[in-house]
Amino acid sequence: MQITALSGGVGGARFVRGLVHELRRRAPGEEVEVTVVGNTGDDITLFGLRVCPDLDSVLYTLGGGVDEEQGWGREGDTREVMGELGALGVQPQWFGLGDRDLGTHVARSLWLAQGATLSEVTARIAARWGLPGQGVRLLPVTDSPIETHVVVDAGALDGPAGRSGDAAGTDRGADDGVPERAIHFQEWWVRHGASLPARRFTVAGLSGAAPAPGVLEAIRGADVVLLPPSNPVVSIGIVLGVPGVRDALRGTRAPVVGVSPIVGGRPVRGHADACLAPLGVEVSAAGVAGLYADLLDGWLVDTADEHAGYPPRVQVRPLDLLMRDVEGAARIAGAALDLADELR
Ligand code: GDP
Ligand code: FO1
Ligand code: CA
Repeated sequence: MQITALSGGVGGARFVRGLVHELRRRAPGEEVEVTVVGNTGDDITLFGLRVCPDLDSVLYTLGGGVDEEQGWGREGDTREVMGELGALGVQPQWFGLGDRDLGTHVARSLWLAQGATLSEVTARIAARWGLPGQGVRLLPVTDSPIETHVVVDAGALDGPAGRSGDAAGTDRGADDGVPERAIHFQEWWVRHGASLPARRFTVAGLSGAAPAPGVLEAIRGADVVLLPPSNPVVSIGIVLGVPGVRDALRGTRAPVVGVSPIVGGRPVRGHADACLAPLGVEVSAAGVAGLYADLLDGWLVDTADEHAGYPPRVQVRPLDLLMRDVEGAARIAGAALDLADELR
């Protein structure tokens, strides 16, 4: 059975790890075939190195090398290089790269500079983490560099444009006359803790981005398509925004089953609420289902969210949606597979 999952970072990675666990439990010895289509809108170039946080969370989580507490970065990592860069006065210091993690970024940047595509580079890193041996193929949604930016009121940022040295773009008068400024998603999320009200999200490079080789085929040819409980705006929303991807999901004959990242009206972790606000979408399992209404067949919600106005065509199933450990994530992935079976 061919399973395709779209993924952001932590939520997607933990779900996919549970999915692989569940598939092995159900059919020991049978070959697992999971394709993960990963978000690259979070990607950022720092110190000349290309960092792909969501792809790396999937790689490290499946490979057993992730910092479990954070869900990103490497287990037991140190920050010697960052410390030295700080002593040299090199900015930014607000994005903490661990020493082991830096090895990944150095290798990725080297291979990209040698002409490899991001798909090829990701496959090499996936081999180091043993993903092929688990039956998992990780595809970046696109090989073209794309970057999510967040448009905020210019006045909310310190000092004039350019002074902080790392904000992207320049001040512009918005329609309402208030000067606005676009900053990189990571600057908004990590440096500002998503506390600056977002006016909107833009994705540099998106309109010209083509799906990476295999992405559309993996969606069209799947037996099941799963939407893990990833951020609906800056993870899944970006993947769906790559030209052709959303249409492939609408057109696939496979049932599309999603898992709500919102439990009891709040994100389980992170700032999905601050991402839904500029879209005017309610922070609820129903609000997120509405974003996927054109492509969703089944939707897993927490028992706390059982009674809400879900899109009429979507089959909703309530269960405990907290991934407390691998077994918990496997239980949820199993429920998604069962619902897909019902819908087929
Ligand atoms: P990120 O890129 O690291 O932010 O990770 P994702 O986009 O893949 O996932 C982030 C989303 O996962 C957040 O909106 C969380 O609410 C959701 N999430 C994290 N842990 C859980 C969990 O245990 N259960 C559910 N249902 N959602 C979760
Ligand atoms: N998140 C933080 O909150 N602070 C950090 O310093 C930080 C560093 C970092 C380094 C590598 C990496 O792959 C991820 C990192 N993240 C950090 C996580 C991350 O970028 C965000 O959680 C996601 O991109 C949001 O979706
Ligand atoms: Ca992310």
